[in-house]
Formats: sequence, C-alpha cells, structure tokens
Amino acid sequence: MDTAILVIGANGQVGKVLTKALQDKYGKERIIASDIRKSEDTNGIFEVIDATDIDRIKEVVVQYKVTQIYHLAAILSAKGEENPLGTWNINVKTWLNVLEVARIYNIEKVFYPSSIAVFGNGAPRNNTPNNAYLDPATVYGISKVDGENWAQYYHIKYGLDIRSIRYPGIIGYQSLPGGGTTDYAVDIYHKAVLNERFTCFLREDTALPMIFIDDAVRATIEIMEAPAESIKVRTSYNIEGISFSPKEIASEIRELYPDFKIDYKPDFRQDIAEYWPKSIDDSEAKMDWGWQPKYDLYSITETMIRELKAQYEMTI
Ligand code: AKB
Repeated sequence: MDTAILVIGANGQVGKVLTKALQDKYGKERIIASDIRKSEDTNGIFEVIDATDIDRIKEVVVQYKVTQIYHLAAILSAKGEENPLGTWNINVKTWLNVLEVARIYNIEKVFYPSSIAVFGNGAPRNNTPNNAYLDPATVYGISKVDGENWAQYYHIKYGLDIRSIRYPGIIGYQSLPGGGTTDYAVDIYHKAVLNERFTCFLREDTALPMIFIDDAVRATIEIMEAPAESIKVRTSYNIEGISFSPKEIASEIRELYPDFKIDYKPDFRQDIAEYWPKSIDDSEAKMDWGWQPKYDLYSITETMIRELKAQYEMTI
C-alpha cells in the first residue's frame, strides 16, 4: 500500500516543520496535515481534526487510506498548569483515540512525542538515564508518562509499531513560543533581533536540555525510518542536542549583539524547571537507531538570528 501520513497537530512548533520535511521526502500528495484549526500558511492537503473526536480521526484515516500517524497535539508544561484536568483530558484522550484508530485500521507506524517533563525529583539531574525513575511534577509530565506506557501497552498487546522520543526544549524560528517552560530560549532570540531587553522567567543558572528544531525533526523521521528490530525501547527514547542556562545563551547572543540586555524575574516556571534534568543521557538512542545531534549553541544562535532577522525584515 502507498504511504499516506497523517500529522495531527500540524500547526504547532514541531508539526509545522515536520510536515514540510515529510512533504519534501514523500511528496505533498502523501501528507495529510491536520489541526484543530486551518492555518494561514497551509501548503498541501489539510483537514481540520479535533483529536478528542475519534470519529473525525477515523473519517480522515479512511478517506486518505492513512498508513502512518504522527500525533503531535498536546498542551505543554506551563500552559497545562492553568487547567490541570482540562490538560489531562486533551493530552490523554487524543492519544488514546489515536491508539484505538491505529489498532482498528492496522496503521503501520505511529509516532508519539514525549518530553523531558516525564522526569521529576526521583531521577538524577545530570546526565539523566533513559530508564530513570519517573515522578513528574506537572500534569503535562504525568500525561506524557501515561502516554509512554500506553504506547508500550499497545505495542505488547496488539503489536502496534509505535515509536517515541522524549523531546528536550525545542528551539526554532518558524513559530512563536507556545506555553512551554523551555520557550524562553526561543523568545530570547526574538528580543535580541528586535534590540529589546529580555526578561527571563527562569534564574540565570537554570540549565536545561535543549535541541534545535532541525535536529528534532531529523530525529523524528530517523526513528520512524529505523528498522523495527532496532527499536528496543517501546516507552520512549531520551534525546538531547545540548544543555545550557539562560546566562550561557545570553552570553552567546552578546557575541553578535554586544549590547543585548537581560534581567531575571523567576516565576512559577522556575518551579517546573527545578524538577527537570539539567542534561540528558541519550546513549540508548545513539546505540539503537544512530541518533546524533548536529547543532551546538553557537550554530543554533547563528541560525536563529539569521532567520529571525530575515523574517522581521520582510514584515517591515
Ligand atoms: C515544555 O517546556 O513544556 C516543552 C517540553 C520540554 O516538553 N518544551
């Protein structure tokens, strides 16, 4: 059967860039982008899907004879704390709907995005191993632990081929920050390019694991294309690009904008970050399916500033 890929949550930070990468790889006619709302810059096939509605997912899967699903819709850590039960309902219900549809229609492969938010106080903060104890402190983190375990359950019980990555904070220029604790590391570049002072909601020494969007999207496609027998972890794989603190990113930005100003006003997001790893051990992903990051803080900064400058110049 021809490959037909459904991307749920295609308007989000990863969804946007992943949809484009999949279109380039498989052809526009094979990728069905979907989200709760149609986006302005939709380019290719797009279907409005509210993923809490299982019948709507089924309809699209049947209409396009879908063979793979990437399920990216979720409410992130900081936003999730505003409405814990609503977040639980959306994050978990949409995932269970996707799993059920995948089971009923024999979907060949499914991608599930987990997060470093699955870790809490029970895990080592430095070089956190893949199989560390999981006791998350946010509803988002709890929903991701739950989602990983459902993924493994559907794999064992029904033989579904589900693959998953625990994303660290993702840095990209294609979308504005969307409710995450790591999003300061996107916002900071916008302020630098606009020559504005940046007020950081984390303390200057709060190191967190991060990854550039190109590396995150490449990892996603690589794990999905790896031979099934090389996927040994059926909950989720740790991956990391680099780890840095607000102070370190600010000092890298000052290499290009020497007058860049930053101050620190930690808020509730500091408490979220306190529970998360400072750095991640991704040796299992490296060993099992060949994961290798390409971007360091220097190349991320250089790319972010170049791309954002071009975007802002176009809107002037
Ligand atoms: C967030 O900050 O909530 C996300 C994540 C680490 O999953 N970027």
